Amino acid sequence: MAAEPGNALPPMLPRTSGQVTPNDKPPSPPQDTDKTLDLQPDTLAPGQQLTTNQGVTVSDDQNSLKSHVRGPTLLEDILMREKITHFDHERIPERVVHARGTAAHGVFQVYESQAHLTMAAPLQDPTVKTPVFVRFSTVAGSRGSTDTPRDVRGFAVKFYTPDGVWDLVGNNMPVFFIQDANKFPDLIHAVKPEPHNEIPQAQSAHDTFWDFVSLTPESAHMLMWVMSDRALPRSFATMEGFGVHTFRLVNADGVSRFVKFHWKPLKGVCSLVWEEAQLISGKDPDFNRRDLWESIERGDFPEYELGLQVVEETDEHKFGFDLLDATKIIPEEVVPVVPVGKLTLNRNPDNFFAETEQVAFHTGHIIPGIDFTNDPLLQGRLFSYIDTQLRRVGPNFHELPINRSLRPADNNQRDGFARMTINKGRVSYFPNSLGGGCPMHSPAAAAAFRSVAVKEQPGPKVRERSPSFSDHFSQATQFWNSMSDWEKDHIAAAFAFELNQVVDEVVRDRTMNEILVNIHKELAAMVSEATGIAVSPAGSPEAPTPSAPTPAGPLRKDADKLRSPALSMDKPPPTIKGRKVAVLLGDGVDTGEVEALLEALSAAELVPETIGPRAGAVAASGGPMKVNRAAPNAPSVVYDAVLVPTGVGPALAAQTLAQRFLHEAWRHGKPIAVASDAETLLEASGVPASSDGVTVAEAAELAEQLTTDLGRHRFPRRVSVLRPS
Ligand code: HDE
Repeated sequence: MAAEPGNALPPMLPRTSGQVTPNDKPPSPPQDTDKTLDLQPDTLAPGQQLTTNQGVTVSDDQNSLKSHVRGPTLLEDILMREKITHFDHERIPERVVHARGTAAHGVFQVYESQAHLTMAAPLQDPTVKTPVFVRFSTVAGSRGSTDTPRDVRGFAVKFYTPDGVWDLVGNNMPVFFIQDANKFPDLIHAVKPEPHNEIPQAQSAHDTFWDFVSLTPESAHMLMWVMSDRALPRSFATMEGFGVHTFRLVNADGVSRFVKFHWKPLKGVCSLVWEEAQLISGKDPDFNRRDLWESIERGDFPEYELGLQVVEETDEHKFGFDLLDATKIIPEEVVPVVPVGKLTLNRNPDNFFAETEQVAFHTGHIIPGIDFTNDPLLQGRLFSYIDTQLRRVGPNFHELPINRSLRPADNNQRDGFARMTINKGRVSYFPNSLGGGCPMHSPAAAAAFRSVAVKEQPGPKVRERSPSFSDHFSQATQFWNSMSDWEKDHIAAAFAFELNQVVDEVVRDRTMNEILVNIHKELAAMVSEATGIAVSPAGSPEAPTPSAPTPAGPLRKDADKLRSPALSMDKPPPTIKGRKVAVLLGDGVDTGEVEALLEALSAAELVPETIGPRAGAVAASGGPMKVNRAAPNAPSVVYDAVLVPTGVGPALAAQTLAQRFLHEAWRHGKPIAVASDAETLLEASGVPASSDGVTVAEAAELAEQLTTDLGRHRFPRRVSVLRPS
């Protein structure tokens, strides 16, 4: 007998991942790491029948239960109440910093065993792929802010190893603003929107930030990084990552060495320019996250080499700065960065909230083979991260699928909100005999965590900064000295932009005369010209920052000789794979020519996008030709290069939108290649046809020339950012 509608038994809820229903997105390429398999039982694909959270089949989810058809809603409407109550509780507190982020799954594979240096599981066996989850973030903006502010980027890596979870919670800059964790709340209060009016969002260009940093000379080196184009990465795949602090590697013999961790992107380090980044913020605030998502979906996986700078314990004091000071780098020319393995991001998360939002990093999540140093910034982080996860995600955050260790956790910790494990038995203490002494300690196990037996110096307890931390300017000077002319131009322009936003004269003056002049006179002069802040002759090299509560020590006389060429971004990227090319189309284009161009661009591993005057198609010679985007929705700032084929230039020359597109691409230093009949378009757009990286040629040559020019990434000398035109 056929079952009555509504009485049929619901099908089993599918609890297998990878089940694709017709309206699902195409799946990311399957990557069955141990972690992917571990996540599968928790990954739900949509079922066929709607149920309540208690598994009761729902007959109508569109109308609430009322006393009569036009009557009041009844309190007994359990369906509506459950749905709305859950909705009311959907948000968790956003991260107090690094609130805006995006993430991807991947794998890490070591090139050769590093067992001589460390027991760390991912660094042992070149045949093993360790699953990872990596979250990239900005720092100051809130969760809904933009991807491209001038800001530091977080680069947090969670390794799921057989010995437990290891989090390497780094940034895309190798130093930090402050030396002691105790100052972190002050720094963040200063950079976040001002508390009286919650303005400005995701920006350091305001009085409170510059008030704080101008009184905090230890931030000078970090300011150089943040004012450079490193603060504007073109994509997460083209930025470096750094562990920042000096950590320790410990091998099986218990020998410990200092280490700095680096992530080197295999696509090279490439950035946006500031005006472009600002425009992107309005046109596509998801610019970096979209790029990461799309590149993984098309199989263009971001890759980074893990590099180690290793220092023997006996060499600790040979550098002229303190390895415990997180405002210092070890120049790569002094201690080379040795590549030891590769990180590949190859799978997008299935669910943003469950994975990217709930992932909980902690600098204290380390495994045997890694250990800490006394860096006072790191020491404070060891407290802060666990504290913040307890507040943000709850005491059982480690049980959530994305945070869960592959090695099942087993101890006597119990209960708390939303406990998921069902611990059997009556024993939850140690020592015990009723539970057979389990879970037991494993003093002899090779993979048991032991802290390195570091010899601490005896001395009185103090609340002081070590004098070895007092050189606040030499490495800021070194950064300036290592830049090319255009990079200096961009840095000075960034300082000028920020200080032109600062209203308070005392703050402006202090930044100039206690910070910038001590970094470099050339920088101070450039910023002075662009801001009108006078450089005063008064400063003293012996007491360079009199206003600061922890002032800088005397200026190093040889600072101007310091250089580290590795710091400059003025290098061609090793590959241009994945760069986006705008191909401007219009009615009348030649079908064969456009098809050939698109094929040539794709063959060069570029991502061409055709743009027409409207969504849909243009009338090409061979009939309607579909376009990817409509011109009003496709700003030039989201592309790396522009190509104009034959037949569209003359019509576009009369259109403001097209002129602006070309002009912006030119201002932002992008390669431009146009067919010979588009010279009038260049002229109308104010683009000198003779500029470096601008090509006017026959159609057959356009794609090749554009590809060659993209090899330079940008032509940054085209426009002086200090003297905007
Ligand atoms: Fe963080 N930081 N931080 N930080 N940090 C957080 O933890 C903190 C610092 C970094 O994608 C918070 O889960 C203190 C340096 C990243 O989820 C919080 C100090 C570096 C992320 C916190 C620092 C970082 C965070 C906020 C000074 C580079 C995002 C939410 C001692 C090496 C991780 C959270 C993610 C997040 C505290 C300084 C990197 C509050 C106290 C230096 C990449 O715990």
